[in-house]
Amino acid sequence: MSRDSGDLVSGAIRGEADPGEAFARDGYVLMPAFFSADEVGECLKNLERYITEVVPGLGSEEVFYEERENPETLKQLQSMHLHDEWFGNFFQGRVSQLACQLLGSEVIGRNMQFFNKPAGIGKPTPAHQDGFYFKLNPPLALTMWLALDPADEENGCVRYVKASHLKGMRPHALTNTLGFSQGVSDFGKRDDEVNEVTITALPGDLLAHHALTVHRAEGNRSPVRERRALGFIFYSVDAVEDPEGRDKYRRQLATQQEGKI
Ligand SMILES: O=C(O)CCC(=O)C(=O)O
Repeated sequence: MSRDSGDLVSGAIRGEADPGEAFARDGYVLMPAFFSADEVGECLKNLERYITEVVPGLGSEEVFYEERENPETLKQLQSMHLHDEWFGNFFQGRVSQLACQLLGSEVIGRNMQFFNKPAGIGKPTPAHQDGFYFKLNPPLALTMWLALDPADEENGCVRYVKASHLKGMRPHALTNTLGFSQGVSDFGKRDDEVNEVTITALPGDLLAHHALTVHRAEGNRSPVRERRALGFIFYSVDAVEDPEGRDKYRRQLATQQEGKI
């Protein structure tokens, strides 16, 4: 499978001794084949077990579907590390070490998620900055995204606005997208258009982006291919949560999600 602009990115990273440099400059970094095919196979096996055995016991705030009544349309899982030993250990492993390296500090693992775009119906991910959800000061945090399927333009690969993490927090407004309730309200400016990079990924490739990096994904237009990924959120120990901002956001979210999940 070929990569588009991701090719350049991955080529650059392969040649770089320090992914932290690209992360600091661009606000994201792609590490091709960070996990082997065997490790991705283990992830998929455990994901299947988690969906069969753990998900039925979880509350609706941790399991989101594209269509509420249809389990085939699972789109997002939250806090997997808290509900399962295997995923808890995975979260503390190599991804955590890398998070320390990229943020240049000790880190706290805050969330491990499953992001799916079911074939044909997976909705777009609105442009957003994760830091808007995190409510941190300073916004020292990152998200990693591990491809479990080939991800490309057709099935909704991730797109980053290069170096947007250097330009501050953008205004956000409520969206109608479950799981991504806030989106950059002025997205689509010339700067976004010029600097957006499409990152195609293969299973085992790991992306990491800064909490201020603007990113989004299209919906899944493939009639047959899912687009599964795992997400890992780490906060630097130097980041402080703003409890007022967080509570206000949670109240907003609860209102928005009422009757929808
Ligand atoms: O999987 C996606 O479509 C987007 C994931 C995302 O927004 C994130 O990892 O922060």
